[in-house]
Amino acid sequence: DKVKIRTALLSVSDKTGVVELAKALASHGVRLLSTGGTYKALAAAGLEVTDVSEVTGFPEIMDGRVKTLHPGVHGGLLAIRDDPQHVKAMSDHKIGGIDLAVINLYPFEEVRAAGGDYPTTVENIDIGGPAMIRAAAKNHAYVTVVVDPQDYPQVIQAMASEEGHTAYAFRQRMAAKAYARTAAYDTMISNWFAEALDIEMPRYRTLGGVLSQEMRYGENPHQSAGFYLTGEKRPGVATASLLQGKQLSYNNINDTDAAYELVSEFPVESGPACAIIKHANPCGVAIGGSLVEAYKRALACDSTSAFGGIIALNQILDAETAEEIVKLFTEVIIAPDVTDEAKAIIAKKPNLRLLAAGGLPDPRSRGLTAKTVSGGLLVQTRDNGMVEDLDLRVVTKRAPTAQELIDMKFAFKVAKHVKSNAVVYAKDGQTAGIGAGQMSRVDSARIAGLKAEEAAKAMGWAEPMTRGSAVASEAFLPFADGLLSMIAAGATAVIQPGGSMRDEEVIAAADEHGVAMVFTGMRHFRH
Ligand code: 93A
Repeated sequence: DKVKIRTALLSVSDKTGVVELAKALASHGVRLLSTGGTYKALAAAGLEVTDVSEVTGFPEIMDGRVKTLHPGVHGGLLAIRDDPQHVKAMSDHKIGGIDLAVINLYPFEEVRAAGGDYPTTVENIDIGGPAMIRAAAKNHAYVTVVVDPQDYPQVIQAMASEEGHTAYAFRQRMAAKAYARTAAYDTMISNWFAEALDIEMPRYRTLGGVLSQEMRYGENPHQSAGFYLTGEKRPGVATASLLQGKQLSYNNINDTDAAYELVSEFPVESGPACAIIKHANPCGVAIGGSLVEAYKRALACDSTSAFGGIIALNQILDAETAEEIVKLFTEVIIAPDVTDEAKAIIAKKPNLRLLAAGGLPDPRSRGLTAKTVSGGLLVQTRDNGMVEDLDLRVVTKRAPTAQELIDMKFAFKVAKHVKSNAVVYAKDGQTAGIGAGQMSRVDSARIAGLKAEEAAKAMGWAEPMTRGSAVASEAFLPFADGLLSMIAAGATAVIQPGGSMRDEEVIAAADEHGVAMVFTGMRHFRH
């Protein structure tokens, strides 16, 4: 299963390490073939190298769009070396075998990230490179394909220790990596089109990304994990810069995303917002006042759960807030930016991961989200529904007061970011109790009420904040029992999508207790 490398084709945009590799190859008597720019780099290093147009008998044409797309190259990559017909075809057409293909692609991702204009980005779609990579990888029984400069040392070592051979298992692994690379490359092109043309329909795009980080483990220590970037220009956990602390773990990334997407519901202009997240659910959210006040009020909702949590802020993290945050053990802070004084304060806690996202994502922006199921990927458009954009319908005799309406909308926004079934009580721009992830809505309502009572005890308040609060349910109340539990906790106003078969029953119960109820007509399931 060993194949001696006699001829290598090198065609790379990223020239990192290529001269060193070529030198090692040359020292083993390998014949080097190359394309324009790579040829120049190798020749400049004093290596003997043949231009691929000599092999094809065809010049590079159309600004290099066609340089290796030729049977002289692809025949050399694809020929089955011990098939008599293939061997005959090679000799009939004067095709030499290519045993090693070292290729990396036009920097499409980099050009896109740098905000390249439409024609420049299109021009950076590599055609010949992926064709060669795929051909060489298909023929891995005979050919070694290398697409990542990080693998050059392994090739050099194989050449040295195995007398110019590579092992079949190595070629197989390199082939697997090669298809992962071309697939990711095409996915990034698809992602770019989706963004440029604002395509949401799954039919016209694929979903995926480029591996950016391998974690030490996944959700649990026995699971391996990686973080793939889609190249989307959405400020958030994927694009933020880590100002201090260790790399984010799998759970950190998941929770930080949940936290930042939640605070982004509250634009900078509307004043400070703070969300504290545990296990992808908020355990406290508050808006208004100063940033430090928002943090303290978010914390008050459930200070026990906030321990070891993730904090997201919609404003630049200032010294005052930083000073307050470091009093408690926190895993991650994410904010649009951080002042120098705040950085210095956080620096006293070297393990605290601090992320500057550069801005807030647009909660109304389009895009796709995905989750895996056994044997598949479930893809849908992002839940970008905003309560401000909905026609709210008062369904009870009593209409909500101005303050109730504000609290209702706030609670409904938070409920959108709570795992279903979600029940969120809020008062004066602050969550009073959050019930998440229960199989029955009544249980979520009860838990939220209980949490509010615990918070009152912990904070030394006379009564839980659910007294006189507004409450949101992210999906309709199927029966009156959930509502009655909310009323028992002290809610005076309820916001929910409506649309249950028993809406009339639920409305009658609300009227009976003088509770104001509003229907949004939009559901926010989150699983
Ligand atoms: O323009 S292409 O799509 N057409 C080709 O025939 C072709 N052959 C190699 N791109 C092509 N390449 C790419 O050129 C390689 O994938 C590599 O990224 C780059 C190397 O060009 P140079 O050696 O001139 O720097």
